[in-house]
Amino acid sequence: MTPVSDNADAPTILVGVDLGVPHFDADLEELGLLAQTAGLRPVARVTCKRKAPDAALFIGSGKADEIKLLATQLGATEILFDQALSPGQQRNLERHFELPVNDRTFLILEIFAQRARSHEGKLQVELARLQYLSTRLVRRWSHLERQRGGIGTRGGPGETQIELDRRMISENIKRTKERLSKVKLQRKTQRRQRQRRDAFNISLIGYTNAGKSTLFNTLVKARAYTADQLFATLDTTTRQLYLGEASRSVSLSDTVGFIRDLPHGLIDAFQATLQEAIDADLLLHVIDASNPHFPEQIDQVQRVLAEIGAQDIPQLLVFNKVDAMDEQHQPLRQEDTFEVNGLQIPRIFVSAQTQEGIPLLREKLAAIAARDALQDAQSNDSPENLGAEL
Ligand SMILES: Nc1nc2c(ncn2[C@@H]2O[C@H](COP(=O)(O)OP(=O)(O)OP(=O)(O)O)[C@@H](O)[C@H]2O)c(=O)[nH]1
Ligand SMILES: [Mg+2]
Repeated sequence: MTPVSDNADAPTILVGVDLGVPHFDADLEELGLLAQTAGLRPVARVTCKRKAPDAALFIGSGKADEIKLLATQLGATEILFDQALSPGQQRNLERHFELPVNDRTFLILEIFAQRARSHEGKLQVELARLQYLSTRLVRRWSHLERQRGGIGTRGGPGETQIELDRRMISENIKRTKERLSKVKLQRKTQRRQRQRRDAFNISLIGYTNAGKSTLFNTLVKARAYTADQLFATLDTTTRQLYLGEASRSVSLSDTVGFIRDLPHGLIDAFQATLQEAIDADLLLHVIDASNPHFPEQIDQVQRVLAEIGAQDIPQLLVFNKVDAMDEQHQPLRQEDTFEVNGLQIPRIFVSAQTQEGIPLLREKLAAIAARDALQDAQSNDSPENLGAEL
C-alpha cells in the first residue's frame, strides 16, 4: 500500500459524486478534513451528479478528462474520491489520470495507521490494511511498477508473482489475527478484574471531532490528546472519576470516534476497542452541536452502535460546543430530551472548553451513579437489572 504520508503536503483534488444519497456532502468538507489529517493538501473540489456509478471509471469520461486537465493546471499529485471505488475502477482511474487515486476507505485506514499507538491498535489497523490490500493486489503491483519504470513500462507482473504475494498476505493476515487474539485474551482478563471491582463504567462515544477527549480531560483533569482533526484518539483511555455529589467513583473511558462509512474491515478489527463501549453501564454520547450536520452524525453513531450490539445501553446525549453555536440556535434550557430513533433520550448542553454546563453534567452523572448503587444494594441477586434504566 502506498502510504499517503510519503507524499506529505501533496496537492490533492477531492472528488465527490452525488448519487442521490440523502447525505451527500456538496462541500466535501469532511473529506477535506480527512485529507488534511492524513497530511495531504486539498487544492480543488470537484463534484458531479450521476444516477449510478460508471462501471469502469465511476464518473463519466468527460468528467474524468476535466479532472485530468485540472490536475495538470494545479500540479495535483493525488486524486481522492469521497466514495468507495472498486479495485477495477481505481485501477482504470489511475491509468486515466496517470496519478495515484485513492478513496475514503483508504484514507481512513491510512489515518488509523498513522495514529495507532498501542500494540493492540497497531495490530488492528494492520489487519484492516492487509484485508483491504488483499483485494487490490493487482492495482498495487501496477502502481509499484510505475514508480520503478515510469509510464509505458506497465505490462502486469507474472501471475506467479501475484500468487506468491497473495499467499504472503494471507499468511500475514493469519499471523496478525493470532497475535490479536492473544492481546484480546489479556484485555478480557483485565476487564474481568474491573468488573470485579464493581465499578460503574461510563464511556464517552460519538462522532469524530465532537469533543470527547476535551470533555474527558475536563471531567477527570487528564491530558488526553485533543486536536481539531479526525481520529485524534484511537486507543481507549480509562480514568477514575470521583463524583463528590454521590460520594462515589465511576470509571470513565475515552474512545475512538465514529465516522460515516467506517470501513467494514476496521469495525471488525476494532471490535475489541469498541467493545469498551459495549461494556459500559452508560454511554455519554458527545455531539458537536455547532456542526450543522449533527443530526446525520447522530444517525451514523447509532448505526455503528447497532452494528457492535451496543444499541440498548442507556445513553445521555451531551450536546457539546454550545459556545460555538450561533446566537439563534442557543438552547432555551440546559437540559431536556431529544428524539433519537423514535425514543426520547435525556440531553444536556455543555461546553467542554468554557466549562459551561459541566457542573450540571456532573450532577446528572452523580444521580445516575447513585441510583445504580441503590439498585445494586437492593437487587444483589438479580444483577441483570443494573443500569437498565436512566
Ligand atoms: N468551541 C469549542 N471547541 C471545542 C469544544 N470541545 C472541544 N472542542 C474542540 O474540538 C476539537 C476536537 O476535540 P477533541 O476533544 O479532540 O474531539 P474528539 O471527539 O476526542 O475527537 P477524536 O478523538 O478525533 O474522535 C478540538 O479542536 C477541541 O479544541 C467546545 O466545547 N467548544
Ligand atoms: Mg479524542
